[in-house]
Amino acid sequence: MIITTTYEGPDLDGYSCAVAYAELLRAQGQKAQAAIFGELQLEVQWLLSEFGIGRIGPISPIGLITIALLDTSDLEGLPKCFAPEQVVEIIDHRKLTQLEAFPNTKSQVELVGAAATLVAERFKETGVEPSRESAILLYGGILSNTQNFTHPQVSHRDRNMAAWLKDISQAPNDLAKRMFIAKSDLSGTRLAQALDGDSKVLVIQGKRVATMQLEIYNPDRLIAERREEIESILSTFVKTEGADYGYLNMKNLENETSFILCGNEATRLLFTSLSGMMWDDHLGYSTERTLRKQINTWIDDQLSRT
Ligand SMILES: [Mn+2]
Repeated sequence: MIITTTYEGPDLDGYSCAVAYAELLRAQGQKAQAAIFGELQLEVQWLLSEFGIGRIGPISPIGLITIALLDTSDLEGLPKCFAPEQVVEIIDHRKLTQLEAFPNTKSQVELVGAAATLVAERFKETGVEPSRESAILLYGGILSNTQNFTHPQVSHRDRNMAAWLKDISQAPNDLAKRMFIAKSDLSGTRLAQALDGDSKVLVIQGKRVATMQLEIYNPDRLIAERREEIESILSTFVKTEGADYGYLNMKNLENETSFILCGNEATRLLFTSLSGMMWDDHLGYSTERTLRKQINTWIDDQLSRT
């Protein structure tokens, strides 16, 4: 039995990859099942309820199982109930990987806009048409991770697969817009839920880096209204995780800008040499590096020099 999974508390890309890849493996005659751990991010919850798609949950890992890990490739991304030795396959699209931590895996890591693109290509190459549900999930995953094709890492492969999946799923033309509006609603406790939902800790050059990310419309309005609350959630997260550095990236979905909030003094000092920034205390405004991936790559480069 092979379990397809992704990091705990997945976004739409991770969730859709795990679910659709199990479907593909089954279509190829394998025993496969998806398992999803943690609280689903708001965009996943929205899409499932909007299209009446059943929710996949966790499983208790019993017996001899192997793992296919999707949309992540580091130890922090592996759900806690599994061991790295169980992972036999990784499909991911990020630059900073930790493949050496998984001794038994084969891997496909390509820098396209979404891991969903790589999974969709597997369907297409093997001549298997995804179910309508898997197609709309994968399509949503591509829209989410490429921010409706505005992301710098978007490729023609993402566009090709998105067009194919949109066709199969008959998804509405304004799906991206509706999904982004839904996930930009951070009223009340949804703010803490969203911050917690898209938080992860990475080890970069031996340092623990606690990261949070929001991809929303109108981040400036959110900051004006709830800055203190956001600062408090971030600094608590950085302390709880015992992190050396920590930040929150608030990407504006309407343009290529971002607000970066530092979670402690060390991070503020480190980011002093980050180019293209305007600072107000611990809050920076960026037009150069607007994605968490780009910021982490910069940190990696910076720390490797010291
Ligand atoms: Mn992804």
